[in-house]
Order: sequence, then C-alpha cells, then structure tokens
Amino acid sequence: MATVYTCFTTDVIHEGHLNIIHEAKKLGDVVVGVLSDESMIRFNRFPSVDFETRIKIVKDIPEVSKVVIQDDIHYDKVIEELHPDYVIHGDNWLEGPMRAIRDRAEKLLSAYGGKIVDVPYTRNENVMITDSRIRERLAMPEYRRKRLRQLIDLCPVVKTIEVHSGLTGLIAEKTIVENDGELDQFDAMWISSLCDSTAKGKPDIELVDMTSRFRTIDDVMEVTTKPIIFDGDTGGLTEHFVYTVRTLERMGVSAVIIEDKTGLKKNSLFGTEVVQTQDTIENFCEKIRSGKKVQLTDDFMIIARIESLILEQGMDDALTRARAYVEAGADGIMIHSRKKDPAEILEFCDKFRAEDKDTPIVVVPTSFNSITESELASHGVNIVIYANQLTRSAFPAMEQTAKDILKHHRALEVDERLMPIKQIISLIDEL
Ligand code: SPV
Ligand code: MG
Repeated sequence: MATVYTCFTTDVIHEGHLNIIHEAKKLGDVVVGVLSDESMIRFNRFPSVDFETRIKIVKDIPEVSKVVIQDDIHYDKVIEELHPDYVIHGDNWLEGPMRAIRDRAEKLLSAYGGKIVDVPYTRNENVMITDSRIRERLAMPEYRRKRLRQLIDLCPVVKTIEVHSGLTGLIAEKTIVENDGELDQFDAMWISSLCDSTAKGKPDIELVDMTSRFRTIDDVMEVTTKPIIFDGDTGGLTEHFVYTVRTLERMGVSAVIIEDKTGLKKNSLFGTEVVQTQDTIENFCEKIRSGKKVQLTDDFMIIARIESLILEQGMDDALTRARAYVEAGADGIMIHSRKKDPAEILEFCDKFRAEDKDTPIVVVPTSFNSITESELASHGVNIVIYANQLTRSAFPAMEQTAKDILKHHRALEVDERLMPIKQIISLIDEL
C-alpha cells in the first residue's frame, strides 16, 4: 500500500483539510504531520490551540493512519524517514513564499520516484469564516496579551517592528518573505513614541498624550493579531503610570517599556547633545513596583529601559541599575546605545547574562545596525526591536513624490514607483 503524507498547519479541521484527507485516502495510507509551534510561527500564524490539542484533532480523523511531528517547515526529514510515495497539499502552495517548500519537497521525492499531488484549495464561505474566526480569536486581549511571553520561550529572538497606524500594522502582520528556502515574518510590533509622535508631526517629548497613544494602539489592534510592545517613554508620574498599566493590560498589550529618565524627556538618539536627566534608582524602582502591584494578570510585562550608556554614565551604572530594576520586579531589561559599534551593548549583555540567566533582554539596534539577530541572540538577547525603519523609509519616498509632482505639474512621472491601489487594498481584510 502506498504511503501518502500531508502536513497540517492549522488549529481547526475544516472541510478543506477533510477534502485533502479524502483525496489522500484514495491514493493509500494517510500519514499526517503536525507542524511544531516553532515552525508554525515562522510560516503561518501563532497557534490558537496548543500542540497536543493540534495532534489530537488530527488523530481523531478516522481516515488518518498515523500522526507524526514535523518540526521544520521543509519536508526533508519526513521524506527521508517516511519515504512517502505521495506528498499531498492544497494547490495554494503553488504561489507565494510557500512555493519554495513545495519545490524542495518535489526535488527530494523525485530522487526515488515519489510524487507531489496538488489538490484544488477549498475556498468556500465556511472555510473563509473558519479561517477568519481563528484570526479574530488571536486578536482577543486574553490571547494576544500573553503571546509575547510565549514567543520569548519559543523563539531564539523575538523580531519586532515599529508600527504607528493600521496600515503599518498590516505590514507587520502580513509580510512574509522567502529567502534561500527559509520563510520568515515579524513576531511582534513596537508602538514607538518617536514614530507615533512623528506621524502626528510632533516632537518625541511625551507631548502626544496617552489618550492619543491608546488610539494608535487601537487602530493597530483593529487589524492585526500580533503582540504589542508599547513604548511608554518615562512612564510619567508614578501616580499616572499605574493607570497606564491598567489600560494597556486591559487592551491586550503585552508589554510596556519605560525608560529611567525624568523631567522633559528627549529622544535617546540625541544622547548627551541635549539635556536629559536620568531618574534615581530609588524613584524608578518605585515606579516599577507600583506598576507591578496594579497589574491583574501574569501575562503583562513591565520592561525597564536603562539609559546609562546613552547618557554616558558607564557600564557599572547600567549593570547596577539592571540588578535593582529586576529586584524591583521588572520583567525584562532594555539596554540602549547610540554607538555604531555594538561592543558596549554586547559587553552589557554578556555581563548581565553571567549573573542573570533568565530575565529577558531587549535591544534596539538603530545605531549598531550591522549586527545580526542571531549574533545578538548568542549574547543572550531575547527581543530585537526595529524601532523606526518603516517611518524612515516611507517619509523620503513621500517627500520625493511631493517634490516631483510639484516639479512636473502632474503625477505621470511618479506613477511608475507607486503601488497600484488594487495592491494596497488587497492588504486590507474585509469582513
Ligand atoms: C522609540 O522608538 O521611540 C524609542 C527608541 O524610544 S529610540 O528612538 O531609539 O530612543
Ligand atoms: Mg521612545
């Protein structure tokens, strides 16, 4: 009897999957692979049910003879071990980044006469509704809020990109790339004070008030499912910060990062070129403690951001503060630097990790941008935030377009570099 293999990346079994099983059964004995959490988040979306449950729902399908674990998006290991006669999949993998997976599997199968079977993808209303329900569930506060902690456990490094609107949120949510056969996407979103302010044409000095910042979060949340890390600036007065924590937690934000500065906050990338005052360790610890005291779930994280390297206070000061902030209850440490060379960041990470193996470390490699995610991870970094690159790439493009329309007195000359409206609209989900 022929062996037929298919891999499921799903939380629910709908008629599309049953159709694949049905077609598979016609060809032989059906073996189903269940994709591991780690691979699923690179390739698809965060699972809304745990791995054991996903295995169970596949095992419960009567036509399935055997269930195996597929722990890579590629089929190499399964093909090597199982030698299936057929690998069967919906024909949606003929297009887009998934094509690379199909092509690689086909090549491996052809070495011994195995075959790929592409089954027409079931695109009816029930399937679409089931799919959108899963997405909606992932967006609910109780699911979204805890996801950052889950990702820190699952990923070598949590890749986070700045967003400041529904549209930038959609870019963070939906951009998936295939590079050398590997699929990748962002894990989380950063609501930057710099970019949120800049989008409103305002300076990054805690001028944009919290009500407006929450509005930005809500715009992003409306159209996305990925977890959110909120740039809380200094956190403001402790008496105000406790309210901010409550609101963010209720909204389903996963973490707030507050920086240990006081008085009129300026953007860190100005460093010592402008007057910036670092808070005392005592005050800042009190702010952290107060925030932790009012939070209602174990999911929410308060991450303490240390400005000692930005303000040239030295490595010892940064490490002393890190220790104190963790002791006060901080769920993570963000260490910032505006040097091009990542040396001081790496030195901090190595020294901090030598004494604290667990507390997550967050970095923002805007200035030290030559270092890769995996290098940072090898020094103990858990979260990498690309804090402003979307804003900085969109702005010059828009400015150039404005200049060119003024120069040519028409829009013809700029048209070639514009995204067709149809393509922009295709990003936007309809209910
Ligand atoms: C932000 O994105 O607003 C930040 C990071 O706080 S930085 O601009 O590098 O200070
Ligand atoms: Mg900021």
